[in-house]
Amino acid sequence: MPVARPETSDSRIIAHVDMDCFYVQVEQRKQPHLRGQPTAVVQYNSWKGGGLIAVGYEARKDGVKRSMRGDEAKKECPQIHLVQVPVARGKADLTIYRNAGSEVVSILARKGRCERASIDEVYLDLTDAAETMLKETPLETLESIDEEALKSHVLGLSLNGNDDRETVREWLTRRDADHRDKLLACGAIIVAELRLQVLRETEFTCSAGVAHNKMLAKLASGMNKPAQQTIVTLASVKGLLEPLPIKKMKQLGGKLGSSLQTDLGVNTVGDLLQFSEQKLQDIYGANTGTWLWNTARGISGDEVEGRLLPKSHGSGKTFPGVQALKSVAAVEKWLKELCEELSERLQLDLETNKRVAHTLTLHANAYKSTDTDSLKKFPSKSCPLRYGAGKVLEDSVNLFQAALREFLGSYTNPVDGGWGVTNLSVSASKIVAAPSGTCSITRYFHGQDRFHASSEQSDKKFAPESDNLSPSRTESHSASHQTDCGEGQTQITPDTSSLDQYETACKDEAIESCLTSTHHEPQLRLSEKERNNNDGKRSYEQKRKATQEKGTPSILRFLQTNSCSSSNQETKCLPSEGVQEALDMGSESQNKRRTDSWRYNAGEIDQSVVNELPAEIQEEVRTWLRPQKQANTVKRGSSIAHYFSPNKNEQTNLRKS
Ligand code: TTP
Repeated sequence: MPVARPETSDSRIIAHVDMDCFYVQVEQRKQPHLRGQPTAVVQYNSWKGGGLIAVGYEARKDGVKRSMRGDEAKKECPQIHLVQVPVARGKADLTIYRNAGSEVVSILARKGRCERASIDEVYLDLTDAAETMLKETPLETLESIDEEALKSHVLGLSLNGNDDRETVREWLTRRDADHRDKLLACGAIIVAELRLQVLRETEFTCSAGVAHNKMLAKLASGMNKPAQQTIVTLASVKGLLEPLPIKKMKQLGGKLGSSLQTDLGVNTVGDLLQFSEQKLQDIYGANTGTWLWNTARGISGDEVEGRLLPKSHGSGKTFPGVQALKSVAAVEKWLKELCEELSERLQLDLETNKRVAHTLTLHANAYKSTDTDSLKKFPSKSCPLRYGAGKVLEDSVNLFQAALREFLGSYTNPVDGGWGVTNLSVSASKIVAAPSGTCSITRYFHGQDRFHASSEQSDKKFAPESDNLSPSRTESHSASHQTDCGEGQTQITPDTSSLDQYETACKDEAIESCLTSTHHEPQLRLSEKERNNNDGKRSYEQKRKATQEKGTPSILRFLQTNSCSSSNQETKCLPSEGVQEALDMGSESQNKRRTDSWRYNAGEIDQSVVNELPAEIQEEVRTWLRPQKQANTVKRGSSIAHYFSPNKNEQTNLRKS
């Protein structure tokens, strides 16, 4: 159920930034000759040309839509370029898109609190930045305003089509404007700058909404795409919301929205205005009632969370039709792939971001051949997460068995036959900062088993997901609709009735599931080495672009100048290749490190072995070993090789990197 939060202040300045046709832009950066060409990204499965998951704006002009398959798109637009999503482990691999999203986030986060809402969406709280700007430079004294800000769409501002930019300039610099509008104007100028910055540094365009709260900013960001921004003034809120179909509002796409329609005859947000808060509370309860009343008036107190990293990691695959998994062995085979991938991402998250996940959850969709009750859901199951691919697999298999027993109503382990699994995924959630000291140790040892002692696991309970996860997470997963997209693929459309968290925190995961993807760890930050590699090329390229861009009036112009033909791509499009190379190099070396990784048991480490560690690691290890002293019973001289990497040089390099 939605939660009504008190409106903190309508003087906040919130932006919602949404990348334009994101996967297409990422592919176009990789293959610059595709710039300006009708392009779409298709799922890895080539059935009927593959399902389209991202469509470029040139192709949209020719009538190509995301709901189409490649063959259909080719009929609509014969010259379309269909790029297949990268594949790893026989599944889609979203690493390049995640990394590209991280590049954007790191730029946007420079100006205020930043919440990574999905693979290509970010909320920004620019209140402080706008206040500071207003204090330092009264808007009416601004001599020049960036063209990008002048191209803003100001809701409620009437334009005559003649000198629209001049009209926007006047609005932005009004001396007698309300303080809140002045802050909005500052927010718009800041967002325009940020969007240009994103373009210069990443070559990606994005669109944005600037408003006094998250709800309005999100509504606005999609109103003028691509590469444009929309400002929601307080005066425009009523006009913006009133005609909107109720189901289009966030969190009202599902049951609650349907109830408003059928029980109260509310079809638009305007219809909702006629109900008092009391009446709505009587029908839907105090919280939801107030939330509805506020929503109809554009009031929302949701804060921008300072979160640059995903809330969970997931890996899933679908097995529609004849591909359904019909034996425990077949399920285990795929679980192995999924768990290995999840484990890699967890390990990388630990190394890169110093975070650990605490809950492992298994989700599946299944059917019974003899089922009359086809609506019965396969239960999701959770347990404490133990690090190490082997342990994740072991636990996932146990979770699956427990869920299957419950699904089939069996007291013993079910036999094969009579059931089929059409969708399988594992996810890790409850991700928190790793206890201090664990990360550098991790890098040195590459041990994986220390976060959950085995005793904790031995008596673990296989609890239903809802026992371990917040209601929102539970709902987010159960609220996905699946549409068969052909062999091996399922399109998951998030049910908009689900909570905010679905669209925000879990969108990545939904998209991954949709692609039946396996992917590597999302990296918020590039490693030092990768950054250095990038910096060289980027800074050169940035400087070149900055010079080239001086005086360029708009983002669209920028794109035109960067529409690389195959003949000039080498000279114009170096940086994306450079970045990609750096990223690829990074993941390759990490894979190698993982292959060479080994295990150790804290309780068995000999003190003399600790003394051999590099000085910077020793103290951390000692701190970490202190509570384990009792268990430190291994005799001196016990096999060091058992605890440490066979390749000392490799470890030394790791430490340095
Ligand atoms: P969106 O932001 O929904 O769309 P988009 O960025 O492609 O286009 P727009 O300019 O209209 O915002 O999704 C972001 C990316 O997520 C998209 O490029 C591809 C991926 N995606 C899927 O893989 N499957 C899906 O069902 C959706 C909706 C998106």
